[in-house]
Amino acid sequence: MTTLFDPIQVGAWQLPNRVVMAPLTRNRSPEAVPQPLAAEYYSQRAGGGLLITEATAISPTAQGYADVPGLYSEDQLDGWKKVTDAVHAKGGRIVTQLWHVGRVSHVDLQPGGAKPVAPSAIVAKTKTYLIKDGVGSFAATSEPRALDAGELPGIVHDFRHAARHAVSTAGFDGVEVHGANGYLLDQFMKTGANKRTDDYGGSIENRARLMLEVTRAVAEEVGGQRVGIRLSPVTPANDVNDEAPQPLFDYLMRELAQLNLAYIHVVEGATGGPRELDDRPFDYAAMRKAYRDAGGKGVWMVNNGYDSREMAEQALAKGADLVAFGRPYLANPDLVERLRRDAPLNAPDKATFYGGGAKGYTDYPPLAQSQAAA
Ligand code: 8OZ
Repeated sequence: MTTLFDPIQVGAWQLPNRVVMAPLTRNRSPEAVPQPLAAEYYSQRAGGGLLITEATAISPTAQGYADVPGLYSEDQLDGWKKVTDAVHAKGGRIVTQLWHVGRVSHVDLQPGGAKPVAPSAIVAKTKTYLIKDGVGSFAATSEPRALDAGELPGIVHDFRHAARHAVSTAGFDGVEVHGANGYLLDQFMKTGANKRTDDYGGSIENRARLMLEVTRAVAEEVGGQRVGIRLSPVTPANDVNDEAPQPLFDYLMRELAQLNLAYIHVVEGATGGPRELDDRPFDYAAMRKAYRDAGGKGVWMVNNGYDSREMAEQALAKGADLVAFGRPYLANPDLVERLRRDAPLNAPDKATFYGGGAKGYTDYPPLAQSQAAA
């Protein structure tokens, strides 16, 4: 039986175990610059097989929340270099998640107070997070404007450029394309957010076009073996829905199979919520089969609600290769050791998920300290 602690080759990386730190938004990067505390936070978690950073904006218009980091200025890349150096010094591997929020943004966060960009001018019924005078609050997203087709090569370029600098300047081992959770690429994919009548709307081929152009460009830039992609076929996060997700994702998988990617990362069900949705059934095994049947060799990473060794190893027994842990990893810097020893887990503190400093970020105790305190 495969365990979480069996090593595995994933693209260009040899991972010592199959425990992955899922991307987690933490809103602790003022001016979009990762702080020294981020180096401590990620390096505390370097025992994971692979760490995926919090979603990181590829350009100023890709920003949708206060104090999330970017990859488009020298300061930001310098900040990230300290993070990757700290993780590598502890023997870990770390990729960054390339992010464009699309319509999930607010005029206060956009250059010149402009409208956020989207496939179509449809407001997402969701909230974003602003910080004013040090005080955080949730705010409704602003009305977006529809991107002109002539602007899309610029977006592909921004992803490509961010990928190049992530690897060559900031020292990341690779990148993950954020194709999930109702952000720009997912907005293009899904019928609820994309009402375009050009080559980027309507048919499945057209709706998947931007996702594929971006992923192809990023893979060409840094090598497919340093690239993963995150997808969430049926999540309602950020107000996305699709009329027929199964054939949409079957098509996407057949095309992604050609790109020689390191991994496919799938959020099962509603991100951070129920793993099964009565009104949105989806067959993940069929999605994986579509990828494999088309020759896809990337490893299969699953995510959403995995909170024990037993649950994760059941997924491995059913054909997953890696398991990404979100909240358990947030609250347990030594998650791998705790899972290995079947030790109890620290509970995550929701009040400190977004924004703030060391509290709820770098101060979750490792096992020895938790036991001493008990
Ligand atoms: C939580 C809060 C803000 C953003 C995602 C990047 O869901 C996010 C996110 C999560 O992918």
